[in-house]
Amino acid sequence: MDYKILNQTQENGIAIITINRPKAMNALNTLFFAEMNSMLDEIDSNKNIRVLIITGAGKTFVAGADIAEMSNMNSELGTRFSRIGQNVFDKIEKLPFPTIAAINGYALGGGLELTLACDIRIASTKAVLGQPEVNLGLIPGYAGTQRLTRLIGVGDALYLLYTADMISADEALRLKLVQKVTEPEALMETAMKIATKISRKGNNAIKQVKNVVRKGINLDFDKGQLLEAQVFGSMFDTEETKEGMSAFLEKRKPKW
Ligand code: DAK
Repeated sequence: MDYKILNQTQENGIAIITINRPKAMNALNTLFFAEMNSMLDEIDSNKNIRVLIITGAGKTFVAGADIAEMSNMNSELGTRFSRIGQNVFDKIEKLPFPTIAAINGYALGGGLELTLACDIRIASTKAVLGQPEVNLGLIPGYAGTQRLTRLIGVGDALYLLYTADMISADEALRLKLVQKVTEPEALMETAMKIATKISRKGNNAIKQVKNVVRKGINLDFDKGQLLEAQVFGSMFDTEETKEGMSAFLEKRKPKW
């Protein structure tokens, strides 16, 4: 095994996964997906975790799928490799709590697709983002064609996919591909601040925001509104909501 994912579960319910495979700029291979898959199962079943941050070790986030491994694939293996990656990235997207990609350097191809499965993206000024698959005679294989288009719109997504341009953090911010840009030294601190802020809100409320937004995006507007109303209504039976509103009326901080 020539890579490591360090999982440091913090006391405040913030978990950090650091992708660390320096020899190949943290490129994603079959072993990565197997490790990531079981780590996600572990994180998902840990009821103390409120936010997950994913970042890369060193100067790279992830420079894409492992080109050396892909170069030996036939179409059957390629489809399988793509489905394995899609399933792992779906698992990230479906985690019941918020996820933040802290993009410290190159986030290319599968690396950018990994960030797209997260809820929020923060980039260091050193980040470089792109979908360069067409340079290799490929298309994205981990739902990049789908998530990028839904996130930034058809025109900008096709521009990036056609040109394979590697863009700066500021350009990514302009495209709303990332939500914040920070100095490199401040990246993890900023990610932690955002995660901490989220972790102090009502836990069920945060989970339901994700649930309703993520499900609603795939529904028509009326069905999305109906889902919102049902979830909104269900919250009035929870201690969390009662405590949140009582605390406001009693001019104190909620105890949860
Ligand atoms: N895979 C494997 N090794 C990689 C790599 C990658 N994606 N990216 C970099 N490396 C390795 C290099 O080969 C080099 O190894 P050594 O020669 O030292 O052994 C080492 O990392 C350092 O790279 P460089 O010497 O190139 O470093 P530079 O600073 O000069 O350049 C770079 C950094 C990130 C601009 C450059 O390495 C680069 O362009 N890397 C490739 C980026 C890329 O094209 N990534 C997208 C990969 S395509 C699918 C499934 C998935 C996908 C598609 C289809 N199906 C199954 C259908 C997804 C595809 C992709 O992600």
